[in-house]
Amino acid sequence: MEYFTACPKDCYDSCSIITQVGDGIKIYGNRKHPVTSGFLCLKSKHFVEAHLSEKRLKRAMIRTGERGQGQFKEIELDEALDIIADRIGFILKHYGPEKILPVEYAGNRGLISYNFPQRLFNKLGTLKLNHSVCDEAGGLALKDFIGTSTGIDPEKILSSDLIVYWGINPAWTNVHGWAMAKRSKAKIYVIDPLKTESARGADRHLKIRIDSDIYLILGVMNYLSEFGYKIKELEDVIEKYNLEKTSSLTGLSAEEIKEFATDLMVAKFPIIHIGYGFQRKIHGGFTVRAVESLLVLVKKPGNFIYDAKHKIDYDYLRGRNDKRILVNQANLGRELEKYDVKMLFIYNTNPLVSLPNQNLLRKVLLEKDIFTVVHDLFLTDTAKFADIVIPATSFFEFNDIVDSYYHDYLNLNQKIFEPPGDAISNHDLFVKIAQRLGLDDRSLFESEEDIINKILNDLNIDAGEFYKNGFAKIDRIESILNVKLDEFANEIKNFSPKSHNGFRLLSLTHVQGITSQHNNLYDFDTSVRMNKKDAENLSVVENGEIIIENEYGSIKTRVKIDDSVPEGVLLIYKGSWPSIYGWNVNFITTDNVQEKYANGTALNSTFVNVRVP
Ligand SMILES: Nc1nc2c(c(=O)[nH]1)N[C@H]1C(S)=C(S)[C@@H](COP(=O)(O)OP(=O)(O)OC[C@H]3O[C@@H](n4cnc5c(=O)[nH]c(N)nc54)[C@H](O)[C@@H]3O)O[C@H]1N2
Ligand SMILES: Nc1nc2c(c(=O)[nH]1)N[C@H]1C(S)=C(S)[C@@H](COP(=O)(O)OP(=O)(O)OC[C@H]3O[C@@H](n4cnc5c(=O)[nH]c(N)nc54)[C@H](O)[C@@H]3O)O[C@H]1N2
Ligand code: SF4
Ligand SMILES: [Mo]
Repeated sequence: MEYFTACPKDCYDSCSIITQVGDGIKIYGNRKHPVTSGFLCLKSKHFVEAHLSEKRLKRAMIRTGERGQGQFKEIELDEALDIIADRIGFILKHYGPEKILPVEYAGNRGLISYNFPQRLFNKLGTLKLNHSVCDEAGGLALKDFIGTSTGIDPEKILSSDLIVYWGINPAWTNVHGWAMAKRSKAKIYVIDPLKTESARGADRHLKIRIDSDIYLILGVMNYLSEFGYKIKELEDVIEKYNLEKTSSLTGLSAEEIKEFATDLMVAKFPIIHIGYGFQRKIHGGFTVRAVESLLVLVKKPGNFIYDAKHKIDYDYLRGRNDKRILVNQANLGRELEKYDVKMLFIYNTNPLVSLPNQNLLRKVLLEKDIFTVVHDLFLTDTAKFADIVIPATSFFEFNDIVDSYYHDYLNLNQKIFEPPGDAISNHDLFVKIAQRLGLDDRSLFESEEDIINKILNDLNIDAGEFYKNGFAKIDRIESILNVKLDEFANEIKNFSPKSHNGFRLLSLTHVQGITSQHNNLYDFDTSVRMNKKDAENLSVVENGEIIIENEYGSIKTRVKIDDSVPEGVLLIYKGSWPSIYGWNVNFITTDNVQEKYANGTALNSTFVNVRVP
């Protein structure tokens, strides 16, 4: 038998998968899906393995030992849900809803799995997590600057003549976008201080000095002003960035800068895909605006890719309550102290792996003894800190539909298997909790099927075709561009980079996992990568141990000498589990937030000192 599965992972590509069940379970990329185009990524190698894994949670559990020690005993699901509902009732009565914080993110991006639980939290009026650890700052910066962060349909890559990947590693993180770029006739640029796999595969790699993008942009503007391309608000700033100065600030040659500027000027249909990784910096949102200003200069402001929103009634899916108080994700430890939170309800996310400044976050959780519920498929680091653990379903075990923050297809996810043991989907869990709270709002009990039908109906999707193909094209929201140059010009004029001591620590995306997911199923690369010259200066050898430390903490790991990393920069991949390796990179990442924009994370503006033990 064949079924349609929609990959719900936090990934640009949102694939349509064909799942074949018979002699075992096999998954393939849906050939008919224009973006998936018949293949899946390396991450997908773990999907079936994770679903079948012996490590999956199958029973609800209650803590028996000290918090964080991971000692639990199994209890009946009903009993666990009663305890949760009682605790919610108690907090509502004695402290009010603003002491309960749902901590959730994009571990499952299904429209139901992601949104439905919020109906309950909106109804109760609990605190709300401000999602600021990924792409939020750049998104808000674009909205401020041009009115939207929804750019161009990425399928246009196929007919583009110039595609620029700016601060993104699509060969690993957006493999179907990368495949489209390779299939197109476009000249491909990658602008990245690291020689990533994408950089190796591009026509041009601008190996820019880290954090110097703004100077490249001003230099390109200076060069193109000779050809009549001018932004009058920026003229006096641009004047200063001739080729020589730009070259010395960015580490790029004058020839490279000229060629890039010329290509951008003459391209009929240039597209710039602005990455997420490089905006997790103290000036991240600002830099995203600067990149976009190049498209404004060449009069193609809509030709960017950042994120996408569709004409889907998200308020219907999640309910709405504008009064909820926002608690910031990127510095959650400090926020938990500030709001005196009494209860955390954690699902779709693994904050004790993925949030910056783990030492503080863990300390606060221990000291404040916050009642914590974790709903997950595995006994993650986060689940180990729970009072109650509820087992979650894999995406082969529920019905859902999934859209994308990149392309314009809605994919179908069919339930294929019954969940093991007491594992329960996000939808069903929150229905059961609402029942126990004695709530009578019908939206809290709407079935998956009714929700799917309503969305298909709203979008005028022919259900017959949808169930035949496993996907349907949908409309993205129309972007009305309204470029505001004055404020941006002021920002550029007053821009001054921060000085720092020590090595820059980048914690980037690994090719195999999806942030922390599945990294418990294989040996994760926890080494630190550094340039040969730096290794020589420090007298460390391949596989030698070093200690990396800063004001947030200290870790010990092994060195890999890697000349794709520039001098002065260290690279550790994100996503390893501290409960397996004793630490991860977030024990030393900064929980400082950006100067502007959503309190967005600045975790790639982390600086460290190193020593040989
Ligand atoms: N394989 C895989 N794919 C994934 C994920 C995963 O975990 N694994 N996670 C998904 C998620 S949640 C996200 S947010 C995306 C992230 O996708 P990406 O944004 O592609 O990921 P990163 O590796 O964080 O950062 C991309 C690049 O930014 C570069 N960069 C850093 N500083 C600068 C700078 O100053 N200037 C320039 N020009 N570049 C800079 C880095 O060197 C890095 O190569 O990937 C998604 N896809
Ligand atoms: N140092 C460093 N840290 C980073 C980053 C970085 O670049 N460097 N990147 C940041 C970015 S871009 C992001 S997006 C975040 C992501 O960080 P997280 O939000 O923690 O994402 P994941 O690691 O994917 O964890 C998702 C969790 O949800 C669980 N899950 C999956 N499906 C379901 C389901 O159906 N129901 C329930 N209840 N649970 C489910 C998974 O098992 C997993 O434990 O990490 C951030 N952290
Ligand atoms: S992780 Fe991304 S590329 Fe891989 S199958 Fe899922 S959506 Fe496709
Ligand atoms: Mo992300």
